[in-house]
Amino acid sequence: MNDPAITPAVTAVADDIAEMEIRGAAAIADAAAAAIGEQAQASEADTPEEFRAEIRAAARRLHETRPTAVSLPNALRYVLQGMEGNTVAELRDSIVATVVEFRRELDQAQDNLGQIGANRLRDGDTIMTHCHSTDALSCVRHALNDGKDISAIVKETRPRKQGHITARQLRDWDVPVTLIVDNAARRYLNDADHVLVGADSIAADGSVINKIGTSGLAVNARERGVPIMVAAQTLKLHPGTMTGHTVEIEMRDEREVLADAEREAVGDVRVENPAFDVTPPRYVDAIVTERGQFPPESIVTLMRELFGDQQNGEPWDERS
Ligand code: RI2
Repeated sequence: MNDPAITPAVTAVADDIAEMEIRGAAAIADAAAAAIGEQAQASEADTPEEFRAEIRAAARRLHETRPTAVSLPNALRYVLQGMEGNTVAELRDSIVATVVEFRRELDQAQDNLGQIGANRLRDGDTIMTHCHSTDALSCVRHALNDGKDISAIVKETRPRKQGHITARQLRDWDVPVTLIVDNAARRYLNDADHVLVGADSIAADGSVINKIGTSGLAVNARERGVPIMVAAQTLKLHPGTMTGHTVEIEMRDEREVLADAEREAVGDVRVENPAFDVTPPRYVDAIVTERGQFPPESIVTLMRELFGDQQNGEPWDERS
C-alpha cells in the first residue's frame, strides 16, 4: 500500500509549528486540530480504511513537530477519538464536528480559567510575566473586566523574545507595562505581587514545564515571598507522566541564540538552546485550570479523573 496522502495544508501547519510561526501551547493545539479537520475535508480516500490511515498519518506528522507541549498530542487524541462511522462521509463529518467541539471547549476553558485566576489578583496588583501565554493573559483580561487596575513587569524572554508579544497585548488593554531583560527579573521582583506564567505541560507530581527561565524565576520569587501562579487549562496536563514517563525538553537550533556573524566571532564553542525547563511543585503556589485552582501536589487527582490510570497506545499509531 502507498503511504497515506497528507494534504499540503497539514504539511504547512506542521512546518509552521516546528518553525514557531505558530507557537504557544494552546495555539499549537488549536492549529493541529484544525489541520486534521482540513485533512478530513480534502481527503480523496475511497475507503474508510484509507481515510483512517490518512488521518493517522496526518496526526503523526503534526505530532513530531515539537515534543514538549502536551496540548499537541492531547488535541490530536481528542480529535482522533471523535472519529466514528462506517463510510468515508460519516468519518469525515465526525472529524469536522469534533474539531468544532474541540475549539469551543478550548475557548471556554481559557475563559473559565481566566475568571478563576482573576480572583487571585487584587485591584492595584503588579504581575511579573515570562514568555507569552494566552492562558495567563486570560486571567489579566478578566481582572481588568472586573474593574481592577493591574500593572505588569514583562520579561523579554530570550532567545525568541515572546515577552514583546505579551507587552503589546497588555498595552492594547491599557495595562502599564515595564519591559525588562531576563537578567533583571530578581531586582524587579521587589515590585511584583504575583508571578503569572503559563505552562506547556504539567506533570502528575505537579511539576510545571514552561518556557526556559521559569524555574529560576520561581526560585527567586519564592525567596522574595512573591506567589507563583500558573495558568494552564487541563489540556496541558500530561497523562503520560502518570505512568512514570518524563516530559521531553525540546532542544532548538543554536541560530536562535547566535546570529551568523556572532557565531563567527564567538568561535568554536558548543551552544545549547533548551526551549523549556521544569519547575518543581514546591515553588508553585497555585495551578489555575478551568476546573478550579489546585496546589500542584493535588493536580494528580484531577488528572486521574480526566485521563484514568492507563494509557493503551495512541490513536495515531500505525496498525497492522
Ligand atoms: P498558552 C509557550 O511556549 C510558553 O512556554 C507559554 O508559557 C506556553 O507556550 C503556554 O502558552 P512557546 O510555544 O497555551 O513559545 O498559555 O515555546 O498560550
